[in-house]
Amino acid sequence: MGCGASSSRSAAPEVEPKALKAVVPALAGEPADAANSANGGAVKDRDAKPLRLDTSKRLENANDFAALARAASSEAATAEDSTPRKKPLAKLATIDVDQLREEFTRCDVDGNGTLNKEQLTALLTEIVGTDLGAAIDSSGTSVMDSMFAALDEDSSGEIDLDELLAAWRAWFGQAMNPVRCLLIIDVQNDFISGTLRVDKCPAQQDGGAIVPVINAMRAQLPWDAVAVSLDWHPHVHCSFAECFVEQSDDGAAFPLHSSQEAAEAASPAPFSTLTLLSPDGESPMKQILWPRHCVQDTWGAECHPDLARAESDVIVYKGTDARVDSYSAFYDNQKLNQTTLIAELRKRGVTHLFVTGIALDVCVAFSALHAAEEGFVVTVVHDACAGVSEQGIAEKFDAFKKVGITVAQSSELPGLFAKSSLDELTNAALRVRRAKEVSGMMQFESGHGMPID
Ligand code: VGL
Ligand code: ZN
Repeated sequence: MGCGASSSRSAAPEVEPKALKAVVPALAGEPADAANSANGGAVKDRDAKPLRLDTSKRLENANDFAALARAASSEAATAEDSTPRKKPLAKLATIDVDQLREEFTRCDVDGNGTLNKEQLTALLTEIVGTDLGAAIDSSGTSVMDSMFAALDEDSSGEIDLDELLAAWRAWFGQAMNPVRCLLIIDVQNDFISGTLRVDKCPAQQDGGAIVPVINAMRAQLPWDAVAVSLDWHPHVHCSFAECFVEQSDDGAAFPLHSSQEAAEAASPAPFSTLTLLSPDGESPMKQILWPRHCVQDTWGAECHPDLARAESDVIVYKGTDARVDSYSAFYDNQKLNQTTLIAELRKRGVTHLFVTGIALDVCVAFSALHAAEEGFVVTVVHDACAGVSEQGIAEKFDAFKKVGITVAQSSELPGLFAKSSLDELTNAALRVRRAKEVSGMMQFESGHGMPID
């Protein structure tokens, strides 16, 4: 098929219009509603891909996360203490009230039904996986002082089981369980061995090499959710250089902005940039022209065959609107529409996102920045990403630094998992403790006009 009008099955509708601005249909003859919904609606079953559940494949390049987790959780252990830890790191995300009860009984060594500070320290050290005896938080306060003060509801100097369980329900359980999502961006054939393979781009990074790294992360760390994005373009798309070649009728489908020289737009080279007219009908829209890639329902748009998948994965289709590109898995480049991703993450209570995939300086970077904008705690996993250009990567890393996005190696993840739980717990305990102190003082100050003291 030539580059005719976009085919009727082009829209893999998955998003709700964000509708901040009126969307003007740019495709001649297309009714406004069709244009608005071109990138909207629910993911249909026909889009479901065959699943690969074998996560044991091709782990040879990958980290041994179990060993790393053990190392991370026994950082404080002495050289003589070679006893393997009873609880692997994975327990951090799954500890529940029953385990907490069990630990309480185990740590109540004198059997008096309450825990003193030493016994509480043993309990928390066990469930956090880090020796808390001498731990101090970022404000210089002893973590155990804060924990004890926060848990000792009746100020008896001892913690009983009711106090521990009540705190677990109120703040302690939540702090111990950050909800972590692995986000896998565009690990698709075209970006690895097809028309837009990153190993032929300036940075010459091998997209295939990240697959075993992602699979190992997925198999060996306790994820609460996994989301997979797919670049999913109609055959005619405003990001395809092929659609602008002279004599093709497709270029006409994507009007140029008035600032764009028409001559430059005739047969533009792949990887050059044009200024198109945004679907809003007024704004300039810079667009890099890529070789045609990731066309819906073609081999190039399929995930790499070795990428581990599961039925429960959140699947996000992006770039489905012919008129506007979508680097981010959250929003299109003009923020006219959003994908289903935010809603799916909110539904699952996700707090922390770990971003992997292709291309580091394009779709991974824009997804990470939008994730930070949405309030998630974001980590980009460097060795689980492949990028287009060194310069682009350096620029994006600067941006990550500015907005507080962490760049980590996959080998650091077990440590980061342990740290995020501990940070949350420490902060929550400090808040509760301080709030108790402050509200206690407020009682005396609340009688206006009464003498204090
Ligand atoms: C991407 C260029 C064009 C990506 C998608 O996934 O990074 N790059 N479309
Ligand atoms: Zn694309």
